[in-house]
Amino acid sequence: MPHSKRPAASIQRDAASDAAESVATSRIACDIFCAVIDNFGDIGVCWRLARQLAHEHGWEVRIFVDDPHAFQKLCPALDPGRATQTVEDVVIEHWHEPEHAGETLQIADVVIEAFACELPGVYVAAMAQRERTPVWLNLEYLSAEDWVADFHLRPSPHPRYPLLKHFFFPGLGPGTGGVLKERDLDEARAAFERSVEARAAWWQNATGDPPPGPQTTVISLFAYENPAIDALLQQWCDSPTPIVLLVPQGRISGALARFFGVASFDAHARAERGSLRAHGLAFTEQRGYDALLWVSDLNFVRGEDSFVRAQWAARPFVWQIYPQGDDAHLPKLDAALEHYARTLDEAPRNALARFWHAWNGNAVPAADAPKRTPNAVDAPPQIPPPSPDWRDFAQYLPALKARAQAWASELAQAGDLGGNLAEFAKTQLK
Ligand code: TRH
Repeated sequence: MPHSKRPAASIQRDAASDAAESVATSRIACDIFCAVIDNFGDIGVCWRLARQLAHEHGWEVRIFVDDPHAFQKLCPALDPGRATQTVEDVVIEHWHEPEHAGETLQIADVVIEAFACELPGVYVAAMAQRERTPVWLNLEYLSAEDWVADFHLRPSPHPRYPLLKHFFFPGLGPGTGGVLKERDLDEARAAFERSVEARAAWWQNATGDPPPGPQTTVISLFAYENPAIDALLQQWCDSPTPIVLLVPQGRISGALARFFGVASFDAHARAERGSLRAHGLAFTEQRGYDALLWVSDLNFVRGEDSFVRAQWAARPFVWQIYPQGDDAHLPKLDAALEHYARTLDEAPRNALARFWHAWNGNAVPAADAPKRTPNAVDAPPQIPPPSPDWRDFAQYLPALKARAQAWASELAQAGDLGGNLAEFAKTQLK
C-alpha cells in the first residue's frame, strides 16, 4: 500500500483496509534504511536500488539516510538541509537520530536494512503489530566468496517479535542475489560508444580537450590513498606510448598534487610529465560516473558500487578493495579474481593477480613459497609489498579486454539484484 495512503498509525487495521493494501492491486511500499559508514558506497548502493525499485518495478520507495551531505555528492538535486523531500520519485528522509522513523510512523510492505544498520526500535515494534507482516530484508555487502550462495535468503527469526528477517546477499555467481544492473544500462553504454558526438562532448566537458588518439591508453583512477601510486605514476610517465589519466577528485587527489608538485589536484587540474597527461575531474552525479568508465581503456575502482559498474562497463579494471582489519579483505579479493579471471590463460591471469595484489599492498605468494605463519618463531621478516609492474600488466590489456566482455555476459546470468530482490519480496508478500 502506498505510503501516502497509509494512516499515521497504520498498524491496527480492519480486514477491509488490509484487503485494500493487496499487493496485487496497489503499489508496493518499500522503506530502505541506510547508515553511511564512510565514503559513498553505502548510499551509492541504496540510491541505485531505490531508483530501480521505483522506476523499473513501480514501487513506492522511501530512503532513510543519516548523512545527506554524502548523499548530495552523488545526487546534487538533493537539499541536505531538508528533513523530507522527493527526488526522482523516491522519498528521502533525513534519518537524524537512531530512533527517528519519520514524522508519522508508517510501516512499509518491504523493509530493507542496508548493511546491517539497526532499524529504529519503534519501527520494529510497529512492524510486529502490522496487520500484514512486512517483508524484512537485510541487504548485505557484496562478496564473491563461495559461502555467500549458502547464506543467501536464510531466514532469521527476531528474538522477541513474531518477525522474520531474511539475509539478502549480493554476489557474482549463481545462487546469490547478483548485483545491481539497470534494465537500460547496456543500451545506454552502446549508444554512448556509438556516438562520436557524445564522446567528444564528454571529453570537452570533463577535460576541455578533444578525445585522445587511438595510441593513447586512457585510465580512470578512483581510489583510496595508496602508497603504490607514486611508482605507478612514474611508470606511466616513462611509458613508450601516451597515457591519459582521469582522476575524479577525492582521496587520491593529494598524491597526484604531491607527484606533480602542485597545491591541489581537484576538478579542472591538469598536469603533464613524460608520456603522462593527468586531469582532475569533478565528482559527478551518480549516473555520470558510468561515462567515465566507458571512455577509459582501464578503470581503477574501489569499494563496492564502482567495482560493479566497472564490470558492467566491460573493460579491464583494477579493484582496490575496502581494507579490513586482519587482512580479512584479501580472501574476498582472491574470490573475485577467481570468478573474473577464471577463463584467462595462465600468464594474463597471473599478471592480473600480481597487479591487483600489489595495488592492494599485498604480495601474491609464489606457489612454492612457504605458507604465511605470522606466529611461528621462525617467521620470515616482513617484506614490503612489490610495486605494481605496469609493463608486466599492460602487455595483457588486449586479453583482459576480451575477458572483460565475456565476464559481463557471465555476470548477467546471476540476474539483476533489484529484480531478484523484488521477485523474492513478492513471493513473501503473497
Ligand atoms: O566510496 P566507496 O569507497 O564506498 C564504500 C564505503 O567505503 C563503504 O563504507 C564500504 O563498505 C563500501 O565501499 C564497500 O566506493 P564505492 O562503493 O565504489 O562507491 C562510490 C560511489 O560513488 C558509487 O556509487 C559511484 C559514485 N560516484 C559518483 O557518483 N560520482 C563520481 O564522480 C564518482 C567517482 C563516483
